[in-house]
Amino acid sequence: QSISKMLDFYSQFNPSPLSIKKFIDFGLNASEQKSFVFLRKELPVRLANIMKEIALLPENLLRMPSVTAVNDWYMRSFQEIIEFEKREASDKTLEHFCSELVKIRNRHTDVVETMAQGVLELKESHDVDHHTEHSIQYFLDRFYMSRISIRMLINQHTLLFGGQLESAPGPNQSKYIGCIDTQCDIVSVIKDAYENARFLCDQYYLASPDLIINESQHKQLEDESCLNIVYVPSHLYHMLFELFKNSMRAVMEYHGSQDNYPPISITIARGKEDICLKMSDKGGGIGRSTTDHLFKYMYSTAPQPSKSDAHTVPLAGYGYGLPISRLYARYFHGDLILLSCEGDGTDAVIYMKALSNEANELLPIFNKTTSKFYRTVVQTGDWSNQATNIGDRQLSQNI
Ligand code: W6P
Repeated sequence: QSISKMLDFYSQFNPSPLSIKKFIDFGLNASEQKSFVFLRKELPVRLANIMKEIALLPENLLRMPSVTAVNDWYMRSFQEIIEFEKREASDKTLEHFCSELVKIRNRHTDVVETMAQGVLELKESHDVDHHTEHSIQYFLDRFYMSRISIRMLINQHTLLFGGQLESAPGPNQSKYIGCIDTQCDIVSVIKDAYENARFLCDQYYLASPDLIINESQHKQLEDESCLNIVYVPSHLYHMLFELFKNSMRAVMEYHGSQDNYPPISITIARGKEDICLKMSDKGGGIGRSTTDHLFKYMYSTAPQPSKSDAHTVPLAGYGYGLPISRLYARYFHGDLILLSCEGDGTDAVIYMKALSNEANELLPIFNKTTSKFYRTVVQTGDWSNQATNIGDRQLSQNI
C-alpha cells in the first residue's frame, strides 16, 4: 500500500495522551508486548498527525532543503514503524522493534537545528510576511511538541525493555521508571543546571552571580515536608539551564565590570495545584515589547552575526532555547512565563503540575480546524496601535 494511503489512515486517529501516572503504571505493570502493541499504533498516529501538518506549510518553506530533509526522515521512520503492523509479537520482533526505535531516535537527533536552518533559509531567500511568520510559529510549537512526545514514548520503551539496563546500581536504582524520576529532587536538578551554566559564565565573563535557593510550601501541605516530585529530570534540567544562561548573561552584562554581582535567586513553592520555580535575576530586565518576542522562533532566528564569532558561543542565548523550554513545561500541562521589569530584573516562573495524574501530555492533533488555521489570514486588529493610529487611519477606513 502506498505511504500516502497509510498516512491518511493513521492521521484519522487522535493521539492518546498519557499522564505521568499512566507512564508509571505502565512501567510498573506492562509487559514489553503490551508496550509494543500500543506503540506500533500510537507512534504512526503521532507521526501521521504531524506529517499532515508539515504538508500544510507554506510552499516556499517546504521547498527549503533542510525542511525537505526533515520531511524525508519522518517518511522513512513512519514506514519503518508500520512494518510492524501485522507482525506477531515474537521475541525476535520485539528485539527488532527496540533497535528500530533506537535507529529512529538517532535519525531525528538534529531535527530542531535542521528545522531552524530551514527557517533561516526561507528568511534569506524570501520576504516573510506576517501571515507566514504566524503560521511558522504555530507550526513549530506543534511540531516540536509532537517531537518531544514521540521521543518520550521511544525513550520509555527502550529504557524499560531495551535490555541495556541503564539503571545504575545503588540506592537510586528503583526510583526511575524509564526517564521518569519518581522522587525527582528539584534542588539537586537546580544546582546541577546552575553549576553547568556558571561554568560557561565563568569562562566568558571570568565571574558569575551566586545562587540563593528558598523553599516554601502551602501551609496545608507542611507535613509532607519534601520538595520531591514525579517528573522527567532531563526536561526540568533543560528549562533551568536555559533560564540560568539568560539570567547570568543579563546580570553580567548589566553590572559591567564590578566585582560584586547580585545573586540569582530561586524560590521553590509547593502548592496544591502546582509546584512553581521562580527564578529572579537583577539583570536590568528587558522591555515589555521584547518579552513576547523571546518565545518567537522567527525572532530568535534573526541573522546572528555573532554565530561565527567565537567569543559569543558560551552563553549565546535566545536561540530556540526559550520557546522549546516553554514546550517542555507545557508538555505535562505546566507552563513557563517571563515577567520582566525593565530597569530592575526578570522573573521566570516554571509551573509543574503537583499531581502526576493531572500531568497529562499536551499533544497537537490534526483536524479540519488545524488546516483552516494555515489557510486563514491573521485577524486584523480592531484596537489602535502605534503603526496604524496615525498614518494608516485613512487607509483603514478605505479598506
Ligand atoms: C533577562 C532576559 C531573560 C530571559 C529569560 C530568563 C531570564 C532573563 N533575564 O534579562
